[in-house]
Parts: sequence; C-alpha cells; structure tokens
Amino acid sequence: MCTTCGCSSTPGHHHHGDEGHSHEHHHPLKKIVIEEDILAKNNRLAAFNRALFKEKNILVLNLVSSPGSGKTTLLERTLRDLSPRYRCAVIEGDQQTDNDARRIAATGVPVKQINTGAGCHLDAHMVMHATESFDLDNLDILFIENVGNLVCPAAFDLGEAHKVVVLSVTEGEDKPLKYPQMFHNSDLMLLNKVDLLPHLTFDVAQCKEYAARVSHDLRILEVSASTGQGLDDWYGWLEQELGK
Ligand SMILES: Nc1nc2c(ncn2[C@@H]2O[C@H](COP(=O)(O)OP(=O)(O)O)[C@@H](O)[C@H]2O)c(=O)[nH]1
Ligand SMILES: [Mg+2]
Repeated sequence: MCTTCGCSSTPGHHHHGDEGHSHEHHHPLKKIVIEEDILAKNNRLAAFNRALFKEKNILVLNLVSSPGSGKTTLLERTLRDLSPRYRCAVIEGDQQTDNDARRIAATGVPVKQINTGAGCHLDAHMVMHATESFDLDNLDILFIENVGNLVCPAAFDLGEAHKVVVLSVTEGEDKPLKYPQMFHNSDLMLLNKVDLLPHLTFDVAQCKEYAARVSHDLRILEVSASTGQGLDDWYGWLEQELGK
C-alpha cells in the first residue's frame, strides 16, 4: 500500500522501507494480497463502467499528467471548439477545490467534481457514481481529468477507452523514462506548451525517443492549449476514435 495516500501500487513497485530491514513492521505477503484485492475490485468496477459506456456508445478518455501540465486548459479549449458538434461531459478529479469544475462549467458543458481528499487518484467506483449525474443517453464524449500525479493513476483503470497523457515541455524530456508505467499505459501523449519551446532547452526528438522506449506504439502530438497550435491533430484523433 502507498503509505501516504493508501492507494495500491502495481506489482514491482517498491516504497521506502520495503526492502531488507530486520525491523520490518508489516508482512510482505499480506501487503501483496491487499494490493491485489484493491486492484481486482477496481478492475471489476472498471469493467462494469466500460460495458456501460460501450452500451451507451460514449467515448471515454482518462486525462493524466503531473500537476500543471495543462489538462484543464486543454479541456476548456477543446470543449469550446468541439461541444457545438459533439455532446460532451467532464469529470474533474482533484484532492481539493472545485476550481477546475468551475472553469469547465464556464464553457457550458456538464461537469462533476470529485474531491479525493488524501487520495492521489480517481478509481472506478468514484467514476461510476459521478456518471449518475449525466444523461448518458445524450452523450458522445466523456473526458475524465484525473488527479495531477504521474504515478498512482497509472494503476487504476476507470473503464476508459484510452488514457491520454499530457506532458508539458517545462517538465523535462526524461519523464517517460522516470514514470514508465504511465506512458506505457497511455495510447496518446499530448506534448503541451510547445509555444514555450523557444525559451527552453527541451529536446523534442529526445523526449519522443524516450517515450518510444517505454511504449513503442504511443501516438505523440505536439500541441499548445494556449495558442491552439496542433489542436487540429488532437481533434482529428478524437474524431477517428468516435468513428470506431
Ligand atoms: N504557455 C503555455 N501555458 C499553458 C499551456 N497550457 C496550460 N498552460 C498554463 O499552465 C498552467 C497550468 O494549467 P492547467 O490547465 O491548470 O493544468 P492542469 O493542472 O494540468 O489542469 C496555467 O497557468 C495555464 O495557463 C500552453 O499550452 N502554453
Ligand atoms: Mg486541472
């Protein structure tokens, strides 16, 4: 179990104090059983969500990133550009505040905020309840903005069609190598804030090469949620997914 947030980590993930101390306080086998239990329960609920979304023909995307990479800004712009054409809704995950939900509500799109408190990720159960507030028979796309965190949300399936990882150029090109699970589990990476590249030493080609090392079939699009650069490619990807 993650000692700070109580979330479960995936197998092979170690925390401080896990290894080789004679004064071990918890039993390693017991720990593994609890982790499997939490993930198995989450996977069952995620499968339920996925079946419901399929039945209702809703494209569900789980947006993941570290805090501040631009998920909400990207959503605000995307909703303003696409919501006339597609019926959208948003679930906002944050530890505290409804700041992001208010930003989304200003676009006129239905939004539900989930505050996770001490928790560092959304889980399938939270999403199941949040979807009750939407009219699922009249929805084309559901965007889920996960809690800003490149670690724990990687392990929790919400029933989405795809995880979309947002990495901004101010974070450094090595993040796919440092947080491989998140990039491995995502199908699309949006490299955001490319408008800032002239001011930075960020190496786009190097970043793409690192990302390809952990996930060779990861699609990568370069975008700026602020200026709109590259967003047509993102909308093209969405339309392709909607057509499937
Ligand atoms: N220059 C630039 N700033 C951006 C871009 N996207 C987001 N930001 C800024 O980055 C900060 C964090 O954005 P936000 O959308 O709240 O990130 P989130 O925490 O991932 O939801 C805000 O100050 C945004 O204005 C971008 O494409 N370019
Ligand atoms: Mg946000």
